[in-house]
Amino acid sequence: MFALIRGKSRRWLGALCLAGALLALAGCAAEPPAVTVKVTMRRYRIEPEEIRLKLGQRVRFEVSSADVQHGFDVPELGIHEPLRPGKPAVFDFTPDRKGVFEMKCGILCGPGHEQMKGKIIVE
Ligand SMILES: [Cu+2]
Repeated sequence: MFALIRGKSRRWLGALCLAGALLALAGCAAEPPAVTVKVTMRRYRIEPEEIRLKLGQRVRFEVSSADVQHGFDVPELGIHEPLRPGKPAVFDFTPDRKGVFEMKCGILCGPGHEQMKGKIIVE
């Protein structure tokens, strides 16, 4: 059947198939991840202090501040998300390597700022 369609129309059909495939892919990517990780930052802690993730599993982070401006930083994983009270940072993340990675506050928020630390364990 495909052989009957020649030249230009065949190319168009090819382009249409390709566009369809790309749309299907985009549709999959837009689906929210199955796992949501909720994190609360407050003076002077990160809750929870320890987060366990699975290698290759996309998760959605919802990081909020309970008081002042903080920054959710995991430098080794390239995460730098500023947050304000009432304005959480929501982003998807897929861990691509195993290990223990330090998370900390990235915005000076007071005298206990340096104590705001935790770890993300990817296994
Ligand atoms: Cu801070």
